[in-house]
Amino acid sequence: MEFKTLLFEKDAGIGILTLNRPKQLNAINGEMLTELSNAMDNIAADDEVKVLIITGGEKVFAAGGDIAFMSGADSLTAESFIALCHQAFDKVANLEKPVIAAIAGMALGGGCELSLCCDIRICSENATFAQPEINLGIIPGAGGTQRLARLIGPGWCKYLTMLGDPIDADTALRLGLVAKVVPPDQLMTEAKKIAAKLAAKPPGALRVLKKAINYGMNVDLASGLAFEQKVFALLFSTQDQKEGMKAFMEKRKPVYKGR
Ligand code: CO8
Repeated sequence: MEFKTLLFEKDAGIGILTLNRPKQLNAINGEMLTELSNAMDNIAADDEVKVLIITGGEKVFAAGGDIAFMSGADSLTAESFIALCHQAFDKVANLEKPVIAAIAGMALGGGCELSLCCDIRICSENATFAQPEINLGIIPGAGGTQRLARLIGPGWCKYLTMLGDPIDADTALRLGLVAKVVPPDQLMTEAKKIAAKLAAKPPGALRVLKKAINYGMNVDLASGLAFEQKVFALLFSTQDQKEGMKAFMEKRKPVYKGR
């Protein structure tokens, strides 16, 4: 896959998608969103990619939506820009494979919101997070009032979005915004370690696990529990369930085939 604003590589079942507008601190513009959307389609269809890591490289995750572009936008332009953004970000959130955000440096505005679409977030000790849109006369538009509130609760979400101040990596860990903080030189090693573990899990079970959690966040408890029951039972028609339990009984490691 060749892109202007993204880099993609894959190795041993792990895809790595790197935001690549370094001069603009990976600010997210329309071109990047279109490329992200296309990349997600390709990754969804690529059986060689079992797990995806999204990163911004060593210096910055992303400094948010492209302010140079937005500064000249009217409501109509903003509407189509944010629709494009949601289309691309939803593809990340709904990818039927685990997605890890590996965050170094700043994850601001739309950058932080992109990380919220990932299943697992880890960051380096130098990472900072903010939803600073209020300081620009707007509000978060790419999930910051919704995914963030669901992840860390409405209280902390309001604190972050109303003040717009950055928080450091340890605070992000305390709030549950990230699962792990590591030294900067360990970020990609750790992300790949987690990705390799996930790549060895039964992919069908991972797929419905992600679906059940995502679905449950958007519906009432009874509907979520009903969905969980259904897919739990459904997994007993897979070869991977037979293999997983047979391997346990035989005291050996399971070998999953994704069927
Ligand atoms: N958009 C466009 N360009 C940017 C952005 C941005 N968000 N952030 C930085 N840049 C550019 C700068 O303009 C500068 O360009 P140039 O060299 O041509 O002047 C270059 O990147 C380097 O930036 P700085 O010189 O400012 O670097 P500093 O290290 O001094 O400061 C900061 C870094 C603190 C990150 C500072 O650049 C900053 O405050 N940036 C804006 C952060 C921000 O407010 N982000 C939120 C944007 S709004 C948003 O995300 C909502 C969008 C909702 C839709 C999301 C769609 C994806």
